Amino acid sequence: MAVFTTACPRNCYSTCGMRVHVEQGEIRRIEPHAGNRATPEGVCLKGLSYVERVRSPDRILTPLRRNPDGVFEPIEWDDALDLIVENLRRIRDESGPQSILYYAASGTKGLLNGVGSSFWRLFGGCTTTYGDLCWPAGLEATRLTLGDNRNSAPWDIVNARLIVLWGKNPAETNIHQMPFVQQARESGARVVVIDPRRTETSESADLWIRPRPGTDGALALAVAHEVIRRGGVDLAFVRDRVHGYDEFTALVGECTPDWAAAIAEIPVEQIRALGKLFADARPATISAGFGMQRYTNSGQAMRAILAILAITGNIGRPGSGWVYANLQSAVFDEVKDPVAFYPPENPDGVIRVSISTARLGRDILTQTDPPLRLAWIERGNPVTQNPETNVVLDALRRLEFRVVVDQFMTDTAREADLVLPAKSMFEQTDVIGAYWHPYIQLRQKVLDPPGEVKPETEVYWHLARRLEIPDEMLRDRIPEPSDDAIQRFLERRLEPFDGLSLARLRDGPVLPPGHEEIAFADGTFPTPSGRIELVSLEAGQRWGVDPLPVFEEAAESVRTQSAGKPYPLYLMTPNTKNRIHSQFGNLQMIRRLDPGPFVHLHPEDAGNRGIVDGASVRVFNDRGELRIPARLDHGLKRGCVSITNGWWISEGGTVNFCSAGRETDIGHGAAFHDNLVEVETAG
Ligand SMILES: Nc1nc2c(c(=O)[nH]1)N[C@H]1C(S)=C(S)[C@@H](COP(=O)(O)OP(=O)(O)OC[C@H]3O[C@@H](n4cnc5c(=O)[nH]c(N)nc54)[C@H](O)[C@@H]3O)O[C@H]1N2
Ligand SMILES: Nc1nc2c(c(=O)[nH]1)N[C@H]1C(S)=C(S)[C@@H](COP(=O)(O)OP(=O)(O)OC[C@H]3O[C@@H](n4cnc5c(=O)[nH]c(N)nc54)[C@H](O)[C@@H]3O)O[C@H]1N2
Ligand SMILES: [Mo]
Repeated sequence: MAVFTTACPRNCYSTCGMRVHVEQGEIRRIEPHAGNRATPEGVCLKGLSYVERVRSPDRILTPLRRNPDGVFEPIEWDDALDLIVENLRRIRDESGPQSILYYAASGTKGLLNGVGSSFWRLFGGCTTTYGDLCWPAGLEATRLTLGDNRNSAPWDIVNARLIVLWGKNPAETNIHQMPFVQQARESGARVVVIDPRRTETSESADLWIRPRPGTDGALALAVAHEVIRRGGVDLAFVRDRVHGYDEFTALVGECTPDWAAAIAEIPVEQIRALGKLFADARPATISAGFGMQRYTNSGQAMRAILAILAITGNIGRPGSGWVYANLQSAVFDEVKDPVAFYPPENPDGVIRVSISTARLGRDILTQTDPPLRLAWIERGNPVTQNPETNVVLDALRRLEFRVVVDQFMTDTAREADLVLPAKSMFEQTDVIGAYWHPYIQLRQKVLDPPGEVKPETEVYWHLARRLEIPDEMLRDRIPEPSDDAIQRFLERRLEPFDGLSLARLRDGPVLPPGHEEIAFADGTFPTPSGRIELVSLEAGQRWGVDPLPVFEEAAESVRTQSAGKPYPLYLMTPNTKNRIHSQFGNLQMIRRLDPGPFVHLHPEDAGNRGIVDGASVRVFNDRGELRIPARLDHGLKRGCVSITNGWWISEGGTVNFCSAGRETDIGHGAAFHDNLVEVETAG
């Protein structure tokens, strides 16, 4: 039995280090890797289900072409590559390379993902996407405030006396954070959860606050008001490290607990209690989730939340700080997943057009110069995961040719003319970073790809040869299709960094060069003022928002909804324990536990509509609908309904039938949580 170091490359906080036992070409056992201090318990159920996933009978093992009757048939690689090249050449000649869309999302982490971008650059450019579905409002809010997305090591939270899990549900989405939180609590820390839903995380809170969705900004400003009123400000820290405190104080002077309680629809005592905790308990850590920053006002909300840490001096000290996205391992640009947050400004002299990820469907439909004709989609499932599914479907169907690279026949793959089989994490070596812990890890090849599966790098190499891109252009950009070439390619990427090599990574996870255990411990902040910015002129200039983190209602709110739009319920679409977005749900091991979608409703909201537990209901708005069973949930805030995201249309429908394609106030994120619906008994 051979044992290999590897790591889970899913888009997940934990990014577990693991050791896999392989015998006769099969994975026999998966166990924790002791070298990853953040994930000592090893993988979750999804991780264990890899044993099934790699050998799943549903895996795509050959290229598949849709025949005129709409049926997918296996074809030879040579024919598939010829077909792609014929379409690429024709469309490039007729209307330029920008009439081709390259869309890649978050299906797997890895340095080699960058090979796709290199290919399209060598091809002469293409249309790409900017922004991201996941986290940009918070990333940009953090960058504007602290100058950088750097957090203290995950294990430092044990030193906190106050932990606020703000819009985060780590018991499901970051399970390895929970033992550290529990350890802090056993040493006397208080734990606060801020979430409109009852979750596994809120069950363990000392204080659980349920704001109306999209009102965290108001709550944060009122907490700051209360901290100031109680004399809880760290004046020395503010004097030395904070820019804009006076203007901020003037702003929050009017943001009383009563004001915020009316907006967030929570008891005023809870705001006072949280203000008191921040005023009294030091050090304090806020671990902010990604879910709450997908509203049209949430960039500003994240800045307001950060301000609480700034005025209480809770940055740069053990047990204190901001846990959001710890990009210390992102020493290679390619590991930043995804690479492009901003529309590219003519990199490499190649003209690139870029469309918004949040408005993917609409932008595909409306782009005219040139119009889009072909899409290449890999590592993503935009039909279920991007906003406004009906528009995404319409947009994809209007294209002339679609290539989708995936392991499974997803709702997006079903829209393709040609589906290419994708490797699994065990079938090609790569180097990955993470966004919660700081480690750089090796995702090691331990199996040969099954059937006719080829890693993407190999597909790009073959395409490049067929397109007659000269060899010297490929060097260092597109590795040859051999394990040796991949290793040399990765080794060259690691070379510039002290202490990083494949040999070291084979032993276990490695801390990145220059790793800071306590982020910002030296008190310097790479912002324009060199301090933590509560007033950010850049926020105003770049994003057109108020330089102070003022609160405004989200675009889709029951309070500002125009007359004639009878959608009174907030549709929440969080993540869930046993899937990563649209992945894993197709495996027997997972399906047994989670066979299909439900919409959670508060019993009162259900009762008002004559809906009983288990009834089949229609969840709808102007954009679309789902028909699924109802489940009554006493822990949900009244006026909210909730369906976890990631279900396939074939399983009952994606939540994104109802969501809107809109960007967040800052950062080009997707504000699809601004989403009002109605629910009625299905006829
Ligand atoms: N309404 C709503 N929608 C949401 C969210 C929400 O909260 N609410 N969450 C959003 C968030 S946070 C995210 S990150 C996005 C995720 O959206 P996507 O990045 O589109 O995510 P996945 O569902 O993980 O789909 C990735 C696909 O990649 C495939 N894949 C896995 N490994 C490989 C590989 O090595 N090669 C190739 N070619 N394919 C591979 C998988 O089989 C899967 O089909 O969804 C977003 N969508
Ligand atoms: N098991 C599992 N783990 C995952 C993932 C997964 O799909 N499955 N996905 C990974 C990825 S890509 C991401 S982005 C992260 C996301 O993981 P988290 O950061 O935990 O984010 P979400 O689950 O989207 O939302 C967290 C909580 O925010 C609450 N929420 C929604 N709106 C509001 C609001 O307006 N205010 C407040 N205070 N709370 C609100 C939701 O009810 C939810 O319980 O998880 C990662 N880890
Ligand atoms: Mo995400």
